[in-house]
Amino acid sequence: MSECARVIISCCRIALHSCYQVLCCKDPPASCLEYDILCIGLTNAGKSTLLCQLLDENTNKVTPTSGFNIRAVQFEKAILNVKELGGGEGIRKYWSRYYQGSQGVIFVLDSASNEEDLEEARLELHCALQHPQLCTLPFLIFANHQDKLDARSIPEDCGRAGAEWKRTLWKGGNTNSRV
Ligand SMILES: Nc1nc2c(ncn2[C@@H]2O[C@H](COP(=O)(O)OP(=O)(O)O)[C@@H](O)[C@H]2O)c(=O)[nH]1
Ligand SMILES: [Mg+2]
Repeated sequence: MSECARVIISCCRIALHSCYQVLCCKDPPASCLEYDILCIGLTNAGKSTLLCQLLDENTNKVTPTSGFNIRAVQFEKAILNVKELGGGEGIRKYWSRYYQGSQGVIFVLDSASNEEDLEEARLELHCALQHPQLCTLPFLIFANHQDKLDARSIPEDCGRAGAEWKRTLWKGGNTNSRV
């Protein structure tokens, strides 16, 4: 595994752990150690790969997600039940049916994608951030594909879409816990 992949996996662990800590500080019932996390993003953003890496599984075996995919990621004191929703155009309109009960959101982005896909992802992110069932939740935006030469950092360096990304993040809901 490359150094870059190792760094990315470590970042994922830290980010998910931060998600867990935010949830814990929010008002956790003492006995509730499981949290339902939603994982969304366009097809090929790397949602399934991210889950595989968090579970120390072989990412070569990742197959396209049809419908949804639920994986339990165990930490020392909690389990995150991460529900990945398929990111295809035909499936995205049904995403909101699966929002209920979520306690945190991971939005995975292919940060090396073309401007058109980046804009499509921004629109989906915008909808998710505004949704009544998600707008108060901890929200992690995971800028994936950082190993690629043309990867952008979000929102600082995503070309023409940059200002829109900033606006989306700034206006998104009333949560105080964006990552
Ligand atoms: N280079 C690179 N490829 C990635 C990365 N994350 C995922 N992929 C590849 O992108 C493709 C789609 O990944 P997948 O996890 O199925 O995306 P999903 O549709 O969002 O679940 C697969 O071929 C992965 O190996 C990444 O960070 N860097
Ligand atoms: Mg998938």
